[in-house]
Amino acid sequence: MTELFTEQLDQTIQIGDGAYFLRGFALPVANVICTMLMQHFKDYPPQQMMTPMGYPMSVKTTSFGKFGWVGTPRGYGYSEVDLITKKAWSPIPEAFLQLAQGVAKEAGYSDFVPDTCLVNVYAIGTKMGLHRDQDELDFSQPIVSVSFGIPATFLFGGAKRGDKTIKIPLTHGDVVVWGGKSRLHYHAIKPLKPNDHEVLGPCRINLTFRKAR
Ligand SMILES: O=C(O)CCC(=O)C(=O)O
Repeated sequence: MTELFTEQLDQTIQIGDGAYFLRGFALPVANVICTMLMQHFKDYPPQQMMTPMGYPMSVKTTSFGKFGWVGTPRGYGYSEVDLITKKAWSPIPEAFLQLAQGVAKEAGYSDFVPDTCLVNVYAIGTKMGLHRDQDELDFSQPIVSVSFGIPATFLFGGAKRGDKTIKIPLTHGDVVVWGGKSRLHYHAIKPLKPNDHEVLGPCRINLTFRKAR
């Protein structure tokens, strides 16, 4: 495993073929987005989705957009309604869309039109195991992944589960985008270490913008 260190803001670092790390890119809009997220959590409470093996996932999730990612014992996929409230998801807010499309453009994906924004909420000790994002229909569109709150370690690997991973420390406002030849690459989040963020407290929030359908 290789570790990627960078202290400098406004950097775009290539981490794979079609994959980039943009340190601090979301910082200018972080407060606006975090405030909107708090309201969204009241209307669409984050919930622990289920794995196909019938176990609850470590993180809690909710969504914005025409589709929301869901995990049930019948499998993973996208739903037009929140499984708990039975309501259609609220649209991706304009500020979120502008951020996702700005990031995508910076990484060379100028026609990115996400129709879903998955929101992952991590408490201390929670994680996301090695997986790839493969529930979407159109793999020509990238994944844009934005981090807020306490730090986490992102592992970015290759096309095969056993491929070597690089280790990327993610902090508030950092963004990772992967598409092209890296679109189906494996990735993970290591268990979160105890910490406290001045705005979000002992919590990390990840936004994952995708074109689902
Ligand atoms: O939390 C993260 O940074 C990654 C999230 C992720 O891998 C996913 O939602 O598929």
